[in-house]
Amino acid sequence: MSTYNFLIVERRGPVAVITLNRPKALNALCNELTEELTAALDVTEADDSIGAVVLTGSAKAFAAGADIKEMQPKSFTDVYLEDFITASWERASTTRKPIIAAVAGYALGGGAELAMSCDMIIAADTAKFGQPEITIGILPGAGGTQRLTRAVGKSKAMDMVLTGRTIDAEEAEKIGLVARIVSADDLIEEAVAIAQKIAGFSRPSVLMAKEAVNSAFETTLAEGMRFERRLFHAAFATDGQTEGMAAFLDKRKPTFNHR
Ligand code: CO8
Repeated sequence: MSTYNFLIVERRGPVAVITLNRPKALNALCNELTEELTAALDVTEADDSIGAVVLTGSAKAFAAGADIKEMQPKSFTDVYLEDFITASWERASTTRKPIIAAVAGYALGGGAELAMSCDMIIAADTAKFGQPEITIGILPGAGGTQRLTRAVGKSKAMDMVLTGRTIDAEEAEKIGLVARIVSADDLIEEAVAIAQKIAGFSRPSVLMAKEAVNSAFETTLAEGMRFERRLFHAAFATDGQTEGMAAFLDKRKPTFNHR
């Protein structure tokens, strides 16, 4: 795989592990890092041998937010005209393949928003989540008022966004922000194991299932139910359905060809 200045990309079977690697700045998401992340996700999306992605950081920080040094001199006209970092920050949320955020240490501001733009968050017991933008005179700008509110509800979102309070892994799991907590030592292994499990299922059904869950955030219940049913019907046109059901009845493990 290509080499990057601020990322390490490794393969673990059908899983790509992308590690944010800007340790001196606690993985602050500078322009170059986010551009590299977009490029790396373009590569994983295009590679048929990859079935799922794990996005992680260091033991101390998943990412401590957008790069405050880069942002500080910018004016309204600057950020408006360049549509500041929106496009590159949205790439994780537009991937069709499943992407798991494996979070240890700080996931703050844009770092929390990046984690939330993944399909699920697996947290180390050391993880800390927060939207501290209010403390530096701004507000969340990449989903912190929207994805967080959908994930945890109005009261908790207001608490975090208006006070800038950081929450620990236990509270994050209790309010539904993270899917599971694991010990920090096992974080990558656990996240990769989950990603490998997902990558082993029939790919069309995985992509359809992800698309169906995501539609729950975009549409009415009736429309979402209709969309789910259409995809459910479509799954019967896949090799995965033929093989998966035959294998169950034959009492053997399925061998999916991902078609
Ligand atoms: N940006 C730039 N540099 C950072 C950042 C950051 N967000 N976070 C940490 N660093 C740097 C520090 O400046 C320091 O560098 P140096 O050694 O050169 O002084 C180095 O990382 C280590 O940091 P600390 O010494 O502060 O480490 P501590 O362990 O004492 O503290 C903290 C760790 C608590 C995480 C602390 O660094 C901190 O509070 N960081 C800032 C957190 C923050 O406010 N994040 C939100 C930023 S705003 C944002 O993300 C908005 C996104 C909007 C997206 C909009 C899209 C359109």
